Amino acid sequence: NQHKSCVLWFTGLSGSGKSALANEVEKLLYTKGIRTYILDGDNIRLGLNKNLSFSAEDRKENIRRIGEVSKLFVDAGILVLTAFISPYESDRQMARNLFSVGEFIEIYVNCSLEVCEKRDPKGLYKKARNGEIKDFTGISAPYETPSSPELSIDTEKYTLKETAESIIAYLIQQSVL
Ligand code: GGZ
Repeated sequence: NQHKSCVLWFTGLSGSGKSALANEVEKLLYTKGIRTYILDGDNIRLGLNKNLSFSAEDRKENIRRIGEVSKLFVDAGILVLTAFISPYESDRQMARNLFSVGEFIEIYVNCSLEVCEKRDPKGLYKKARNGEIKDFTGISAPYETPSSPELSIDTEKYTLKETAESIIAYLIQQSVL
């Protein structure tokens, strides 16, 4: 395979569709024979990073470790997809700085707080509003909108299939695939 290994760094609010999109893109990459790996809360927050909270300091450490692990996968020739809120611009920049130009593709999964809160698939926004969860992104903790992501994807307007295909098109256009 001639693809360049890289990291697709999905960032956005809880419920914006980061994981769904990463999974859909992975499916399309699989049909092209690309070796991929998804890093998300299920395999990182429950394992390597289970000692970390959602304070600004711990989120920074969360993103630092995810950046370093992503780098190891990229060094191994794998296309990595990460699905974390990564709410701070400085933390995303820190992750970006671990990679060469073109290897770090920041994808802003754009969905309004209103719609994320309406979706509330895990009931977390409700808990955050009740004060049962503190420091919840969008409610009681900040989300800094990416200032210059490689891609911005609107998950309110477009279907999962459409958004995943637009990412594949970008990767082809950039000669990653
Ligand atoms: C934000 C929280 C919080 C708080 C638990 N704030 O929708 P989910 O459930 O599955 O995804 C969210 C996930 C966020 O973890 P990340 O590692 O992506 O965050 S960060 O990049 O900011 O470090 C949510 C759940 O964990 N969750 N408490 N207080 N999300």
